[in-house]
Amino acid sequence: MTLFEKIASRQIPADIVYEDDLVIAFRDVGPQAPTHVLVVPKRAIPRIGEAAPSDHAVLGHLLIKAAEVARKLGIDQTGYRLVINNGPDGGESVPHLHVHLLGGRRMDWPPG
Ligand code: DGP
Repeated sequence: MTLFEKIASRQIPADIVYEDDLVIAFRDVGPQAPTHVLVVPKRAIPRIGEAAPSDHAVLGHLLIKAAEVARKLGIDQTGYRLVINNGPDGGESVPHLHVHLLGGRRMDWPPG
């Protein structure tokens, strides 16, 4: 089981802000912004580079729900950033695909 599968199955505690049959969203343990949530497909895909055409629907759902969580947490009007890290240079540390939802402060560009 991946770390995030353990969170989804309640083997590891997390501050869960949204859940449905396909995805779960919970606050990042090391927040990089006042609001920092991870939106995760329950069925593990290691990283976006390994997603298959059959993952089309769940990937669309993931982004729709990330925007919905942003609205729910009240950062949709001020703005937010969605990030997917892929592989070593991308900064990936957990090999279970997830979207970072970051908001509550002004983001820099280009990212570090
Ligand atoms: P990434 O580096 O893109 O693979 O992001 C992984 C994120 O997962 C990182 O921001 C920290 C977060 N994280 C790691 N372990 C845990 C945990 O046990 N609980 C929670 N809530 N977040 C975690």
